[in-house]
Amino acid sequence: MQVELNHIGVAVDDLPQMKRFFEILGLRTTTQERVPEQGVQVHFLPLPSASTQIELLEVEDPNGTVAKFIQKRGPGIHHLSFLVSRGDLEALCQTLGQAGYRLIYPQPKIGAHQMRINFVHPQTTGGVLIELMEKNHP
Ligand code: CMX
Repeated sequence: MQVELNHIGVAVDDLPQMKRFFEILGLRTTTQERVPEQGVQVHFLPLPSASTQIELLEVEDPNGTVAKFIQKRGPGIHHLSFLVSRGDLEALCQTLGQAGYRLIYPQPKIGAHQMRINFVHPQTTGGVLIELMEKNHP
C-alpha cells in the first residue's frame, strides 16, 4: 500500500487575509467547493511542484466541527490528509481500528471532490487529526 500527502487542511477565520498571504508565495486558489456535510467551503491551493495542496477551510456551519475547532483552539492547521490507493481504504481503516486507533466514522463518507473519506481521532495520533481518502471513481 502507498499513501501520499494530498493536502494540509487549515481552518481559517479570515479567508481574504490567508489568500493574500499565500498569493505572495505564488499560491492561488484553483478550486473551491461547498461541503455542507462538513459545514465548510473548501478552497484548494495547489503547490506547483508537488501533488500536495493547501486546503483552506472556511466555516459555513457555525455548529460544525471546524467552527468548534476555531472556537476552542483558534485558526490554524486542522488536519493532514493522505490519499490511499483506490480499494485500500477499508482495509487500512480496519487495520488501524484493530491496532487501537479511533476512526471517526464506522464507514467512509463522501467528502470534497467526491472522495471517500474517514478520519483518525487526534487523541490517538499524537494530537494530529488525520484524514484518509480514496478516489470514488477510477
Ligand atoms: N486537531 C487536533 N486536535 C483536535 C482537533 C484537530 N483538528 N479537533 C479537535 N481536537 C481535540 C480537541 O481540542 C480536544 O482535545 P482535548 O481533549 O485535549 O481538549 C479533543 O480533540 C476533543 O475530542 P472530541 O470531544 O472527541 O471531539 P470534538 O467534538 O472536538 O471533534 C473530531 C473532534 C476530530 C471528532 C471532529 O473534528 C471530527 O469529527 N472531525 C472529522 C471531520 C472533519 O474534521 N471535517 C472537516 C474537514 C473536512 C474537509 O477537509 O473537507
